[in-house]
This record gives sequence, C-alpha cells and structure tokens, in this order.
Amino acid sequence: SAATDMRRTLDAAAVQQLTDRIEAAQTGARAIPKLTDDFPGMTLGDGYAVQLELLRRWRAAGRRQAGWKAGLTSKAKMVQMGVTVPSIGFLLADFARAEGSTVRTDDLVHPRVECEVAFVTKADLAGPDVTRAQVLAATDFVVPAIEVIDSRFSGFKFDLPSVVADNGSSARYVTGGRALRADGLELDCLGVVLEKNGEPVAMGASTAVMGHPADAVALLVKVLHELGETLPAGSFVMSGGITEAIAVKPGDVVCARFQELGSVAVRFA
Ligand code: 0L1
Ligand code: MG
Repeated sequence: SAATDMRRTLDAAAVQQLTDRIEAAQTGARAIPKLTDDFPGMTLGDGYAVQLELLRRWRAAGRRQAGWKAGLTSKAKMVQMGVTVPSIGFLLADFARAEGSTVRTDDLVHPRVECEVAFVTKADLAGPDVTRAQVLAATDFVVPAIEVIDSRFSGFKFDLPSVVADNGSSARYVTGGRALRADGLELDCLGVVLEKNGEPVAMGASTAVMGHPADAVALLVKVLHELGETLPAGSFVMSGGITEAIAVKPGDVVCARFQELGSVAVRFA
C-alpha cells in the first residue's frame, strides 16, 4: 500500500547529505526548507532512509532508543498537515521530560503539543499483519502522554517524504497520569480534553486514532517490517495525536486530561 511503499531513489551520498541537513536543523533548532524543494523525486522510502541514518548516527553516539511513535494517525492531524498517510518516527530516551516539569523552547523551532495514548510492550511484535488483539496481548500497560512535536521545516510546511526524514517532527514527550493494563479499558473510546492556560483548546476521543490506538501500533509494526525492523519487548510506543496539534510558547501551561488514564501537565519556558 501507499503507507509502506519503500522504494528508494536517492543514492548513499544524497542520503548522507540530507541526514546532515536534518541533523543540523534539529541540533541547531533552525528551520529549513522541505527537502523535496531540492530533491523533488524523493520518495517515502527515501525519507525513511534518512530517518534511519539519523537514528544510526545518534545510537552510535551513545544515545539510547526508547521506542517509536506513530504519527499522522488521526483524521484531525492529516487534515491539519495536508497528508493522507500515517508515518512513524523513533523516540530516544533523552527526548523524555518529566511530568510537571518545565520544557525549554529555546532549543526548539516552533513546538506544538499533542495528546496521545502511549503503550509499553512486554513481548516482541513483528511482521506485516500484526492484529489489534496481538498488540493488546503484547502490551504491558498504557499511559497517557503529551508529545511535543517540532517540525524543522519553515512554517510547518512539508510533504510526507520530508517529514519522515525529519523523524516525524519528533522532539519531546511527557508521560503522566496512571499506567494501566489495557484489558480493563475501552481503549477505543477514551475521551481527552487538551487545556492550554486553563482553557480547553482541543478535545476528542481515542477512536480518532485509526478507530483504536492499538491499530496504530499494528500499523507501526507493519512499517517497521517494511524497513527490516521489529518492535522489541520493552518498547515505548506513542500511538498518535488524538486531536490536531496545538502551538505553544514560553509561559504556556498545557494539561491533557484523559478519561480513565488521568492527566499529564507540562509548562513551557
Ligand atoms: O506525531 C505526529 O502526528 C506528527 C507527525 C508529523 C507531522 C507534524 O509535524 O505535524
Ligand atoms: Mg504525535
């Protein structure tokens, strides 16, 4: 399917050049034009080649991977960003910030927040056709999360190959609330209200994430399979924003209140 067409067109030198560009933009918190301006033939597979090269470099530098994220998994997100296909990105342990802490924005370009259901796995998941039931059976617990995304592209303007190369705009994440076993929850209809400075700014239900957040995890495993990877036990997985993403600036306080799972709050400076 279009979600997993991993044909590549870029040669190794171009992948290195584009990874240099993305790494510099992420490290320096500098906005850059979307990559397809210079490489118009770039494919989704090329985007993942850049993303995986960035991951390889950072792991080689000693940074630890916590897991993966599914992105663009809700209609609200796809409409907001003008794309029609979900994507995945990697999560490093050092992207995490403590619940209730203050997140700096001077090392980010133009942060936005999303409220998501996160999964922690207790068994390996692999292959092209993992089911919702298999995801749930492999889930140790779920926990509510705020993802702070930060596209490195000017004006948050990009296409799918570019945003995939930019690691799905991954930047920070915060977990909080209650970690609960999935089997006691109706994970497909959890309401959530996202508040900024005490005012509700977005609301929705977890149904918005592909009908069931576990289906987004199954899709993530399928994409990993297409990339020759698997999801090992002990992975932290974010299943995708339930509502559209909300811009934040220094001084903002954001709280995501989830039905059953409790709330997650974070401040920006
Ligand atoms: O987590 C997400 O859904 C973000 C995916 C990338 C698109 C964006 O930057 O909004
Ligand atoms: Mg997200």
